[in-house]
Amino acid sequence: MPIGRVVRAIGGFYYVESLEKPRGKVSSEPLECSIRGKLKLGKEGILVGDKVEFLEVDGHTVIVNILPRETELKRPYIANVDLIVLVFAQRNPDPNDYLIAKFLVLAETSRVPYLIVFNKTDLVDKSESLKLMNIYRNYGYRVMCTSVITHLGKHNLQQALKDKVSVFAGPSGVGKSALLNMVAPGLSLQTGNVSEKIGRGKHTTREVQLLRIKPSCFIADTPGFSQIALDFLNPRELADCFPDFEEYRESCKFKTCLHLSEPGCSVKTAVAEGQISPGRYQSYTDLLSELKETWENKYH
Ligand SMILES: Nc1nc2c(ncn2[C@@H]2O[C@H](COP(=O)(O)OP(=O)(O)O)[C@@H](O)[C@H]2O)c(=O)[nH]1
Ligand SMILES: [Mg+2]
Ligand SMILES: [Zn+2]
Repeated sequence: MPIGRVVRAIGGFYYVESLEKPRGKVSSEPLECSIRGKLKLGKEGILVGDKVEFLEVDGHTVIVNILPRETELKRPYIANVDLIVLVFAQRNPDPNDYLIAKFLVLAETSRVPYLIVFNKTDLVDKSESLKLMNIYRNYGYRVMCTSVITHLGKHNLQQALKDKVSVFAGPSGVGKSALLNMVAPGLSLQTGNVSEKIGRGKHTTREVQLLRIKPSCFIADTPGFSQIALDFLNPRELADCFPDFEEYRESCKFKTCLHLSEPGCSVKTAVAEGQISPGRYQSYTDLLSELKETWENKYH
């Protein structure tokens, strides 16, 4: 039975891109499918990103089976995402360590592999972009620098996306849509503020959708997030989402250490001795107080 990937879901219809050979060409239009009445759906139903088996019945295409889901990303709600590409700008908007930390924590909790892309590299000196890249590399993240103007990093980004289902996330205006247009020129996504404000263009709808840019390469563009909520995260789990704290937090005196002012805290010692960056520690404590507040409002 043929297998396809759901790229869009609207009003009871599912738009499915066939994953069958011949895979040389990407079909211009996905198949419009309904669900076979007998098919039992779980609580989540069918998600964009799901792999499904489909059949032609009386001139309609119907989904007859959903293949087991490998991953489930919550925001945006997409199944089987292989990679999250977190995009930030080197300038305009300027990088904000706290906001970056928040996106990184969100990606970390999703259990989907992710990488950081610092875009708009053309707007800064080489030394400045190298500095930013190295800071985040030293924290333990995978980092790339790109520019839509000079095409810096285009090949590396294309390689990273190859044969994967990827989601582009990050603040507004950092160049997510522009980067997608760079790696897949056929897309012609709207860039600039227009798409966010008016949102009536072809690919500017707010609902989740996967764009197929190669036979086995799918990408979801997301509108910029002006705020991201981490309210599902227990404050106690926050430090686990900082890979640069990992080698120290195991040796704190107390298992429940929040690395604030507890005695025998190895994370604080590492900050004092310069092994953990004070800026990162600041992002951690800022995020922690924000989380504690929402957590207490929610559960007490
Ligand atoms: N100088 C420069 N401008 C860029 C670059 N990438 C995007 N932009 C501009 O930044 C603005 C926002 O880009 P857009 O792709 O809409 O951002 P999004 O909100 O993250 O999708 C647009 O005016 C783009 O032309 C880049 O690499 N360099
Ligand atoms: Mg955009
Ligand atoms: Zn500690």
